[in-house]
Amino acid sequence: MKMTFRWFGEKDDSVTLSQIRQIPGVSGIVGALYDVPVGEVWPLDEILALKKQANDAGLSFEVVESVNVHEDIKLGAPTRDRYIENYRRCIRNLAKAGVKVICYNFMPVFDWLRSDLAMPLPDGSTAMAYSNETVKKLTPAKLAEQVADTSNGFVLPGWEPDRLAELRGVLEQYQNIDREKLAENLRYFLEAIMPVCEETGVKMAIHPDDPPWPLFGLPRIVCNGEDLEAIVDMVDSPCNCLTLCSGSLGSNPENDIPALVRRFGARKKIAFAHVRNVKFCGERSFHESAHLSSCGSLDLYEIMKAYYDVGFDGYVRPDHGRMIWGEKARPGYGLYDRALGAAYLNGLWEAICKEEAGRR
Ligand code: DNO
Repeated sequence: MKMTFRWFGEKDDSVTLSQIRQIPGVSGIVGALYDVPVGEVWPLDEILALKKQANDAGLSFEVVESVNVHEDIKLGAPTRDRYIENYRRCIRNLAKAGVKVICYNFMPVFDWLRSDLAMPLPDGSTAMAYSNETVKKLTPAKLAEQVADTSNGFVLPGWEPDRLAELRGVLEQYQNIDREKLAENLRYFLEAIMPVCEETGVKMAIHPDDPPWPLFGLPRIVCNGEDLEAIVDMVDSPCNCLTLCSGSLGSNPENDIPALVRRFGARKKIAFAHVRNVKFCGERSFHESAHLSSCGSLDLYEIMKAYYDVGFDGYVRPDHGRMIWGEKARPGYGLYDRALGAAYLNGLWEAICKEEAGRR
């Protein structure tokens, strides 16, 4: 397992590469180019510059999160082929810089969604939360506004202003897109890019829908084990893989995360593991918590044990953290709680490895 840490770049992150370098066991960053509009090709020189920054700080750069998929591809619009061709060129450029895994998602319009970016917890920290009751009362536009107002001045990944500017128009375009059509458009996209992935050795790792249920009437197709199975079977390729995000899938108590890790890990379909905890608060409601099992509803020991048992040797990262110790950062992506998360996951991993070695 290779422990990584998401970094938003020099201009856009309160966390520095030298801080990341000092987190025990973290060997690489998960990065992206944030200035390139969705659908355009990432320039090789800019990718190489990001890689150099990471390498100069003693960190690798082998995972990208995300190369976002243009809405026209998800909609199956006539213009999609141009964007798919750009995506293929982007994969080639990333491969030239040594990138091995690209995380992406296929969520219509919105990426991940929360109703509260700073819900106070009893210990004085704050965490991101989702309440179905609150979301039901909001319009998409109102929610987007609320996110922009409460994100400590940072642009949240997936909530970039250019994506949200044309919200109403895009929502209308989705009126004729149901689950089947969306899945068909994903298949079309995967069929077109897999040959390039196989040629370059880059794995595409789809991120689950977060939260894993339909929102504002928009279809969702990456919500549970059945969905994941349909996707990996959609195009048979070693490069058609998953980002198994425990917190996204895990916010539906019906998703058994250790079982999903075993099911898809055994098939070598997990290229990237996002490991974090959530606490259920009621029907379709949860808040994020510290990574420790006892702080949330998921058993992180069982999750890491499942990764061990399937011989997982891919990339892992701690995921959203709470805001603690007075830190001001992009919600979910401060330094402190994610660093605690990485240390905890490394601790679980060491204990599991030693215990298993002792058994043999
Ligand atoms: C949120 C992230 C997502 C994720 C994308 C992948 O913090 O987990 O924004 O990066 O869905 O495309």
